[in-house]
Amino acid sequence: YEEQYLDLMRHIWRHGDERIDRTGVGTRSILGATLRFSLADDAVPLLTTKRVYWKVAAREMLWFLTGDTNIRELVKQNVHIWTDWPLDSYRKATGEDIDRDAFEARIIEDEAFARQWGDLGPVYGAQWVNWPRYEPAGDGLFRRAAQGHNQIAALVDAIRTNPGSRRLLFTGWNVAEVAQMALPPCHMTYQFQVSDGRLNGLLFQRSCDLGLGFAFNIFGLSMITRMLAQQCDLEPGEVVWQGGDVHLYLNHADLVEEQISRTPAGAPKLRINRRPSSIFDYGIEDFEVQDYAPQAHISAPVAV
Ligand code: THF
Repeated sequence: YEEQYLDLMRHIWRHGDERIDRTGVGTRSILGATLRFSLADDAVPLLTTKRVYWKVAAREMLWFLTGDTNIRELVKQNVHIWTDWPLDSYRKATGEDIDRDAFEARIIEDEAFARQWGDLGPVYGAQWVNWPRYEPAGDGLFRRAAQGHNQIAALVDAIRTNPGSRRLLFTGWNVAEVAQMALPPCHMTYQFQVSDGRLNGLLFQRSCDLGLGFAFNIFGLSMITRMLAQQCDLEPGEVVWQGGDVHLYLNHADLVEEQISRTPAGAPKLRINRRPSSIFDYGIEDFEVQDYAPQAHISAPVAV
């Protein structure tokens, strides 16, 4: 599988079209790519050609499932991957040249500050577990209902009661709310399939930072597929990752050259140590990765 990833990286680096993207950094990109990986026997698609901080990705996935959209809980857990967007809007709005550490410190110390500046808008978690629902308010008017749709709870229910369904999916792409989001969802639609007692999971990702975000996104897909399988008494099947605009940032040249020169080795496993009573009751301590001996981490800047 990792060879599929490295081949895609090589292909885009050599043949991708050079384009100026939203961030102004510039990318080489293609449209459309598919990677597949079997989760049988607890196998997990963690890259071995560089260290991937899987616990950061796991904490992010658990945070999505709480419905939270404020970076405060992430920052408290030492997860910094969402800080740059609120930081950027804070700097633009105030003109203050605050550094990242100081901004994160304020987010943790000052709850009102976090409420004002730490929210990403109605991103992933908000749509996954609380997609807005409206109810009649008389005179043909509608008001937002106190409780929205919980797509995740409905999905668990549907997998259990209607495993033959071809509608086992959830999505973060709420057209009416995209404009209010700090960043519209990249990993936007997850679909599942029950086949022969196994649960397969597919992710459609409209935009993929292949050098940085991909490793997190495919881990997240695998993790949620494993959690759903466990909750629905199914065996883990296969994960299928589909990218829309798949790109390499031009300032990731060192990462790309280094990584494509390395050879994958080993077969990491993801263990879930407990069977929580619902999909919403997992904690970071329930997950363990074994047989993971990757090559050195390669750092690269994130385009904001
Ligand atoms: N924007 C861009 N340009 N790339 C992305 O991957 C990305 N995301 C999310 C939203 N916008 C994005 C944010 N997710 C890292 C990982 C995931 C991110 C953002 C940043 C990152 O910097 N990873 C480093 C270090 C991790 C750490 O130190 O904890 C790494 O080497 O993996 C894709 O969903």
